[in-house]
Amino acid sequence: MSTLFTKIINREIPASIVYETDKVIAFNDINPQAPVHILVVPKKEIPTLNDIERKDCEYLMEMYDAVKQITKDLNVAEDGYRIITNCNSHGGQEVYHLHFHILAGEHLGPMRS
Ligand code: IU
Repeated sequence: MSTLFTKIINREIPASIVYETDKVIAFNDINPQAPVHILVVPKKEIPTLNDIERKDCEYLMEMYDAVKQITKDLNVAEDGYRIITNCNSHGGQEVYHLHFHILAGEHLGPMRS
């Protein structure tokens, strides 16, 4: 089933888009949890990490290409950043369209505090 991320891809709802190719889009999270908080989303409706198939490898590679390019452009690659993918309810997933969160711009500390 389509999510709001497909509406962003199709320009049906607005988003602050920072990067786009034919396979991937990235935009600022509307509720940022760090000075830099960007979502990297494949343009294929893959609901969760559990649903990734071998044939999706081009989408996955392009998602990592996006992470590399965006963090380089924002000058946070060298200091570092965190990539998170939440999966299903215990993982805290809210939008069922696969995505990476890029968190950066400050020292993020331990994963659990
Ligand atoms: P999650 O991993 O599915 O929990 O993350 C969903 C994220 O999508 C969450 O951080 C929201 O703030 C973000 N988001 C957004 O940036 N724009 C939207 O239109 C919607 C959610 I809906």
